Amino acid sequence: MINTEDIIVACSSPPGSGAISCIRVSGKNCSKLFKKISGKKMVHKEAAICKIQLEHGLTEKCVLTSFVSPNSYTGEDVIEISCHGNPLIVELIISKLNSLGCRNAEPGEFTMRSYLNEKVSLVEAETIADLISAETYEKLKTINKSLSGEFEKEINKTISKLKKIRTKIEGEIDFNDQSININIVSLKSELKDFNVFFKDFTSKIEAAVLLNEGVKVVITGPENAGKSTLMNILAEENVSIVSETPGTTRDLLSKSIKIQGFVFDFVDTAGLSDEQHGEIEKIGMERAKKALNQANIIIELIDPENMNYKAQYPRDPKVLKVINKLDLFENSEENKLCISAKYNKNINELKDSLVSAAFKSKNKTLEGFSARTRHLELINKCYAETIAAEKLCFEDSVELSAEHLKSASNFLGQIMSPYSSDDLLGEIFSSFCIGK
Ligand SMILES: Nc1nc2c(ncn2[C@@H]2O[C@H](COP(=O)(O)OP(=O)(O)O)[C@@H](O)[C@H]2O)c(=O)[nH]1
Ligand SMILES: [Mg+2]
Repeated sequence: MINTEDIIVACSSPPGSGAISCIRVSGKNCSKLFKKISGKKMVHKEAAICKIQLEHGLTEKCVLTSFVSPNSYTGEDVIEISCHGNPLIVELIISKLNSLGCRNAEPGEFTMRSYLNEKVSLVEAETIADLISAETYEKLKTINKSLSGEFEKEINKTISKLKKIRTKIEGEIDFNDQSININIVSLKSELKDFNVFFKDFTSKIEAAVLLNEGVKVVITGPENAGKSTLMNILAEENVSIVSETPGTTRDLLSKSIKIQGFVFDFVDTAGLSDEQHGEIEKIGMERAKKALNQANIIIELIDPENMNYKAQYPRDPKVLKVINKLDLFENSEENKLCISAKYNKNINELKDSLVSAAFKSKNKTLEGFSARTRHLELINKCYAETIAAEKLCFEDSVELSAEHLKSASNFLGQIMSPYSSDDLLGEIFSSFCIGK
């Protein structure tokens, strides 16, 4: 059960030593607490300098900045305590606040309160978490757009489009109770247009999620093709052991690598082969299969000794077929990218192919906004419903079609306001850092 009655406290600056640390306090009516620690009156937007009495006979000179409800980050009274950036001092101040009745905040609890007090929307709250963890300027750019409401605007536009069609269908059903006399042809064509638009919208969101959460790329192929060598050259460091001995890579090795401002999470795997293997290799292959199942892009790397290599993949991700060891053969494969991982040949071309496989148009992606897997899952569910609605858009099944459109609207609506179960909110906010 979400508790919003307590006054919560946490260090909002990164852990460790620094010039200044900032401890944040939020709750209903903090003025008494403020008076107790500072001896002064809490005044909105005013900074008070005071000495706080701590354990071990210590005192700490702090700056207390006050934000009075509702004009604060959380919508409650908030006090920001700036102190010397020593973790022991931070600990003592938090312990003092605990002794005065404050509870330590859970991860993301300040932002959750902000959401519950309608200071930020759920999408905004999620975007704030993404902003904090963004590791490229490109990502910051799209996150900024989401923060200024671009993503929500697009969703709202889509919701209204869907609503228009729904209202038409439902209206027609209601008014034609006796003899159904709906202009099915026109409705079906409207639904079709919507689905064409929505498919495009879905791929826009897919790109936004990949940009925000990173593109999972799994390197697979026959043993000794040079998978680990490729991983190392992409990472510009020795992540994986390279050896002529087949079966060297047994476990999964992962590395997050920035390419042209996008984050790619590469996984080097044990090669998939039918030959007899020991227990460890078998486990490695199982793990490789699991990774392949979750990949956004698969690099299938072969070498001149395995030109006829064939593999089947569990889902239907994008597969980049790449031939390695270009130094050992004449480049005659027109449709395949040929590289040398060992001698750094055509690696930039491979990087270009990865970016275009993930994002199609780099510029278009960067003009867009950021989104999360949670949003994409709801959008995919919505799309399945609108497709079903189009298929059922015939005179004798138009009511079923309307039902599917209703579910579609529900799924889209949940992006902004999920059926506010504590569990879901807990799940979303627990990925935040403490103090946010
Ligand atoms: N000639 C040549 N050898 C390569 C190239 N890339 C990798 N190798 C060699 O191929 C062998 C197997 O490499 P490794 O990366 O361990 O392959 P993996 O089993 O697919 O991970 C090693 O001896 C590498 O040095 C390349 O571009 N040209
Ligand atoms: Mg290897």
